[in-house]
Amino acid sequence: MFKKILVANRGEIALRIQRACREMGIKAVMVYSEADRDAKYVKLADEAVCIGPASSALSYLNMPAIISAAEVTDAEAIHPGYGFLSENADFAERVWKSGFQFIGPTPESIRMMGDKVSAKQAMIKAGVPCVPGSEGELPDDPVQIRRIAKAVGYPVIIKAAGGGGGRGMRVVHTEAALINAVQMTKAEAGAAFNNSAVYLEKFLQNPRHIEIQVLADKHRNAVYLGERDCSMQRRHQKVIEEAPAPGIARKVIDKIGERCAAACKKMGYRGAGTFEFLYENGEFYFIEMNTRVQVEHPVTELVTGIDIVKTQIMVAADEKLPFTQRDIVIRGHAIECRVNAEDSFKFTPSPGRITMWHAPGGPGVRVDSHIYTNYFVPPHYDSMIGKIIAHGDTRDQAMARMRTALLETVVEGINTNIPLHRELMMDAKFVAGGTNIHYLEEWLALHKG
Ligand code: MV4
Repeated sequence: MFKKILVANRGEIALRIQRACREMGIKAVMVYSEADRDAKYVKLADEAVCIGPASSALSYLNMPAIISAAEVTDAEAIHPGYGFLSENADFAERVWKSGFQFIGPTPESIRMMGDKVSAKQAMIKAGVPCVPGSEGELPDDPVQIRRIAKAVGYPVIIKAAGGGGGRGMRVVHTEAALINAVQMTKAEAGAAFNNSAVYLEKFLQNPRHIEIQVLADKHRNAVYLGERDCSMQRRHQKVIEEAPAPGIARKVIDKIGERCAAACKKMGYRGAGTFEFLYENGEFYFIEMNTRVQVEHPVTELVTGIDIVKTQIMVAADEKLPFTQRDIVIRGHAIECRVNAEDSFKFTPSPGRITMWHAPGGPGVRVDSHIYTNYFVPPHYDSMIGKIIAHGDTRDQAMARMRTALLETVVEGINTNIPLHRELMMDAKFVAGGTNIHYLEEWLALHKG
């Protein structure tokens, strides 16, 4: 096992990875920007290295600075967390070539999944169901494009191969609008991703966003850890996630989960991964695969009892998965509320000094956050300052615990979205379960518009 790992991230996930290292008897080197000097995980660190100024481009995205920090501290591996360089195949490659382990999949896997056309082709080959659409990149010939769209049936969606997470997409409702939409999407994709390739899919109007968590080792073992429902989102930012997904039978999840695990084995995938699906009328349709640990991993940890970050580290050290699919049982229900430093209902960022922080607690309540009383939330990064996660034997119990946790939580000095979470936990339709990806935005328009 590694003796020392460098954590190439910030915020709550940096602290989460540091905790996993401590539990495993591994030293954690924390890197930080000038804006994150006073971060809790820097104060708690075995070692810490400043890698540059506040701007992410010059610090958390600065590959030479991060690799140099690993060299001077004698770290053996680099954990990229989420965001920043976590899904950058070139970074993973430079980490390997510099003689370190990258705690994540191979550069080849990251590259394949980063290109949404090659990802989808790999899934089709591996037997994972995909949204019907163009098989691969759209051709240039307008006649062929029209033929493909007609066969798929309108409405269709044009997506950039280099996009993902909601970037570089356009919905098309009629043949009259098709060719122009393809040309516009290609031009934007070329400028934004340096890759003008686009593909076409049937546009699903009211899906839920269900994702399958997987873990795999280099010895071709792979398991799925059930699903998460991430449908409660606004502008492609998840707000609430839960596991399991309300109203979807376990045998239906097992069927798609087995496909995902089999695909990992077939692709020689290693590390943690997430298969993102749209779920509509009882069917799953693959859209993208994430090759990193995700923000919402705690809900899966709570219902499976498996530590995803520890397992990432174990498999990066070439160890075998310490469990098989038969060992994985879903117990109870977990819900996560992302806490953002922003105006509760207008969503404008609200950085600044936290004058008071009281974390919630009690049975089944987990708080993943790096904040503390007198912590200054820097304005340079994502507004998420932590996550409150509640677990219970049933969804009702998890929600009751979440309501209590949200009432106990005190954040003063800045605005947060906790008031939004308190209202959503009382909303009849959310409480009933199974809302689709449009629900939160419709709710906001209706109640706060
Ligand atoms: C779709 C879709 C409907 N039909 N693809 C948005 C983010 C990216 N991961 C894929 N996205 C979508 N792809 C087809 N064929 C609707 C969305 C979508 C969405 C998906 C998941 C979560 C939130 C979303 C919000 C708007 C649109």
